[in-house]
Amino acid sequence: MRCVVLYLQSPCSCCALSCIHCQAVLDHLPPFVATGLVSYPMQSLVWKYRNKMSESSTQPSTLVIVPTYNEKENLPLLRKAIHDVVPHVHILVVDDNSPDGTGDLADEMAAEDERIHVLHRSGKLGLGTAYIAGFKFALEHNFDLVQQMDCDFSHRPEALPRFAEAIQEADVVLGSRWVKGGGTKNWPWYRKVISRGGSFYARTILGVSIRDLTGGFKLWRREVLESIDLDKVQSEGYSFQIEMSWRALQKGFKIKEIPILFVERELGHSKMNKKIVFEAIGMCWKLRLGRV
Ligand SMILES: Nc1nc2c(ncn2[C@@H]2O[C@H](COP(=O)(O)OP(=O)(O)OP(=O)(O)O)[C@@H](O)[C@H]2O)c(=O)[nH]1
Ligand SMILES: [Mg+2]
Repeated sequence: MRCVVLYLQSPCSCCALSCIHCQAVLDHLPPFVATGLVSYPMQSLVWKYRNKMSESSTQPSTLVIVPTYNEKENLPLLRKAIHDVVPHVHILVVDDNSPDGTGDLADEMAAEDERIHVLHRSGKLGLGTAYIAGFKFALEHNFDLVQQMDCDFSHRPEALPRFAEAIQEADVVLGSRWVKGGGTKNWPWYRKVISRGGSFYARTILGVSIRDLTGGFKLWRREVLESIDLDKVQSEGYSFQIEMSWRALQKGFKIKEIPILFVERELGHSKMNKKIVFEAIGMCWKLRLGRV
């Protein structure tokens, strides 16, 4: 995307473009003009520009968080598939120093496209903390909506517009395999049993009505994430999904489930393991008994 950068001079060198004089100027600029102060950090300047763009387009600004660990084959395909369907969204790749070079690839993609951002972490620190880092990034950069999405095409990009529609009458939208119209493709029977059984177990212990508590294809309103103390979230795998939904419900927010088809990955390798399942079993009790 091209833009013209216009620098404002004194007397506004200390207001960071927030005083009424600067706002009046900003409001009358065409949307392709970004503004900033000569000494203003380039990054903030760009965010000012993006916010202006999202206001003028009436579409809420959306950040899609994609955690990655060894997803070199999937990442470029997913990026394209997302932007083919919803070109206005920004994508944040949270990479845990993937040995296959996914992080470097993400950097190359970000250099070519300003809708792509990358967070690098030192090593495989887990899915939960990757999302927490992404949520904090989204809040710091004033995104209105935050989408969680795996990189392995289990979460289909073509479903994204249905999430955007559903969030109009909810605070969180959860892509669900276990409501009418939802399902899985190419999953062996034992994966279905673990997923359905896990959701049933969590639903019963927590006393909630959500059918797919372990699902990770979710859209959040920023207000929900702002209200949750993200530093207190402890879980990593499946239980991260359970814990976040639980915390949103505890705060009184509305979660709406929409049907999705969850497709088994074709490229790369699953990071699911027994530890993740056992963590979820224990975490449900901790949440129910208020131990977290
Ligand atoms: N940053 C980061 N990403 C991770 C980590 N573990 C998994 N991921 C990513 O999180 C997403 C989901 O991981 P998967 O391996 O597909 O795990 P899953 O979807 O629970 O399991 P499957 O159903 O077997 O695919 C993928 O995009 C992974 O690359 C991690 O420790 N750090
Ligand atoms: Mg997966």
